[in-house]
Amino acid sequence: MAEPRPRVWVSQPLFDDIVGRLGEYFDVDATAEVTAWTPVQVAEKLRGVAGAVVTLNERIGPAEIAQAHGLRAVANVGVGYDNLDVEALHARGIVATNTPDVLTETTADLGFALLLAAARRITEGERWLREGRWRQWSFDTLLGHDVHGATLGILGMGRIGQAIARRGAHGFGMRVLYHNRSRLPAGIESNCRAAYVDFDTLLRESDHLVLVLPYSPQTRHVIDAAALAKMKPTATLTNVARGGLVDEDALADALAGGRLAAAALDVFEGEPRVNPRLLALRNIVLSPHVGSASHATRRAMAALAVDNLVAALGHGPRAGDPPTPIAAKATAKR
Ligand code: 8YV
Repeated sequence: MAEPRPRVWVSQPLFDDIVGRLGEYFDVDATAEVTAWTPVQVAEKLRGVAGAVVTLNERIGPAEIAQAHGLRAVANVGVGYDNLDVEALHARGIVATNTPDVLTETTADLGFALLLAAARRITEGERWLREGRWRQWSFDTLLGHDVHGATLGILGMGRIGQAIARRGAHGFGMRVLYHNRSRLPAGIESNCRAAYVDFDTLLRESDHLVLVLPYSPQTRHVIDAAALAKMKPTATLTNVARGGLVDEDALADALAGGRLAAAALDVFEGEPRVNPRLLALRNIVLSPHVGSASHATRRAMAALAVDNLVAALGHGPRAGDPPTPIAAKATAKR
């Protein structure tokens, strides 16, 4: 009798043709509808599978893998992997992978779009116009802050941070400052025309600050009331990383009190719920976690996650050597 084929779970609908490739090697439990899995359901799904393709919606830690005795690989669709307890997975010999690189430029595009929208009050103006409040052109309608020639601050200078820095430096003639856990090699700094500064200097000097750093218990609320108080009242803050980096109540206070000109958020602490205080503000641009959401990039992410899972489970041209494994003891890189 033929050996039963290993079973794999795909937690959310991706692209049928790409997910279909898993069928060459595995029995696939593919989710047909967008589903809000509870932790108990995730644990049930992981029981009895050799591998899983998951998204940021599914948190996987010790409780979820306690009964998953056959689980050998988890392929995350996304570069950030704060939804995975990588240490717990590795301790059980489970390979974890993510999808870096393929989404870098697309996410940087969205970051820059949000920065521009916040600085030039684009969504605020659209709302005003749609509400029928545009009676006559006037000289001082919706004055914003310039982006070209201003100082761009990047907190977290990984791949996406560098891509945003290049857009600012080369496209908009901006002076670029960055802060990172470690200073980057001179070659990368000069390519991005970016100068390393300490955190306080970054806060004080940025006209437009963009957050692109990994989320972890150590970086939670890195932008809190004290950090916001150091920023210029004319500055903007953009977050395309993870919502928990920002203390949203402190941000709402700063925006409402005129201590920060504007903000743009693609990510929220507790998403998809959005802090009602943020929803009530006019000087904030809000988008529903769509940093990597272009057709081409989402296909590339799904394809990389599938390649990772196939290889991690010992099949395909890279059997045993998944293209983008998450290294042991690494913190979530973006
Ligand atoms: C993904 C993201 O779409 O890559 C990331 O870290 O936040 C997004 O690009 C998301 O993680 C889907 O799982």
